[in-house]
Amino acid sequence: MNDISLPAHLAQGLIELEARYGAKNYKPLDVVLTRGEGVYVWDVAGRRYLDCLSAYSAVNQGHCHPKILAAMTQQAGRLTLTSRAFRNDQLAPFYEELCALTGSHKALPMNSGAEAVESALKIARKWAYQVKGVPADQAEIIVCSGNFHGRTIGIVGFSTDPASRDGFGPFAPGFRLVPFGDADALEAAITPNTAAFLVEPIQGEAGVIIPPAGYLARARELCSQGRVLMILDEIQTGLGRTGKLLAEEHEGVEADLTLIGKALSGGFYPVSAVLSNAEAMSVLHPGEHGSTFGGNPLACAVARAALKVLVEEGMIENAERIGARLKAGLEAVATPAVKEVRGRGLMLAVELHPEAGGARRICEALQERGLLAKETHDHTIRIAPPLILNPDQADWIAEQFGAVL
Ligand code: IF1
Repeated sequence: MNDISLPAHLAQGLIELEARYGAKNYKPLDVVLTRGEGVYVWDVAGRRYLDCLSAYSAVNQGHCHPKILAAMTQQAGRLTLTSRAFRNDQLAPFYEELCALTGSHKALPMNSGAEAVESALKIARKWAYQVKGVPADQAEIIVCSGNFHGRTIGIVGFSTDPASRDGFGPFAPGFRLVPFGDADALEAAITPNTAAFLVEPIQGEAGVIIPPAGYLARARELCSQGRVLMILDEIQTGLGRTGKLLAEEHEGVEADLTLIGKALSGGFYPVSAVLSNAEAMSVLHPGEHGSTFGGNPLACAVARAALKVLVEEGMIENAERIGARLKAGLEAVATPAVKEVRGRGLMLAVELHPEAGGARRICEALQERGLLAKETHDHTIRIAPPLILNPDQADWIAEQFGAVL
């Protein structure tokens, strides 16, 4: 057997092992990856692909960024986890650098995005009772239809996606749904018991849905007027993905609580955080919230390096510049099968007309041409390559789309 056929068998063998032992909560493309570097990943047969998903925007800095790797290996050899019962020499510098970069007063370090969301919901409720004066257990949090904020029972309880929520009830009360992008509906939903409004600046999983211009600014006003905490979930849109450090900058608003995750570690480690610009964080007292791994020295060292390279290597500006080039390139190759090319920075999506045969088929054809992309729902292909993408690579992506459309 030549060495090419061995990897192909290897791939099939690994796929079968996954099927035999693994929970079937995903339906991945049948590509078995073994190496990543920058915008590229390689499968076990040695084929190279340009990664247009970036692990759902957790690898904004590119795969295996050498400086983040160096920070991780160095810290991993020194001290990985102390628990928060003791202090460590990475947490304070992480706080300082993160708050300086994002203009935040305080930060709460967690691990997954969902944990940051749940932490923010707990802070908002406690703030409502202790600061706003909402009667006990009456706090309401407004969320948007089409939201995606994670997979915990608390979070899927206010999801409008049947696949995310069906069969997982009963759910926590105290959440009110409004249509995404509708400021009048938000105004009507605010009551004296409203603690917070949780929203993604751009809805990612819903298919890269950008709200009408001025929506977030109006929501900010309504939240300020109604003494409602504005919580922006920037776990996917944040850290350069939309061409700004935080997507809120496009609208010139500042949230009371901002959630980040994913690329906060450059894909090396689960690191998330709740950032607070208001007195909200002060409602948490010792023993009232926590996490075994939250704020551990390894996570902090990795996150410090991930933020450093994101800023110092101009990735945010690059996302804005190359994102515009890629969006124009995709629009230039759009056939009648394409309903819309949309997005900001390198958070892009191509929505097909339903009769175009579905997005998965296009993703499979793109895979054959060395481009990895993922559909979201049936007719939309999200395009989110690492923020280090160069002009030639952007043109190449558009070329492949043109060829398969
Ligand atoms: C999956 C997509 C889904 C997020 C926003 C919080 C979280 C996410 C805006 C939770 C996570 C991931 C989860 C992953 C697929 C991906 C995703 F939108 F990015 F495409 F599912 F909708 N807020 N998004 O996007 O962060 O707990 O996962 O660290 O669950 O399949 P997490």
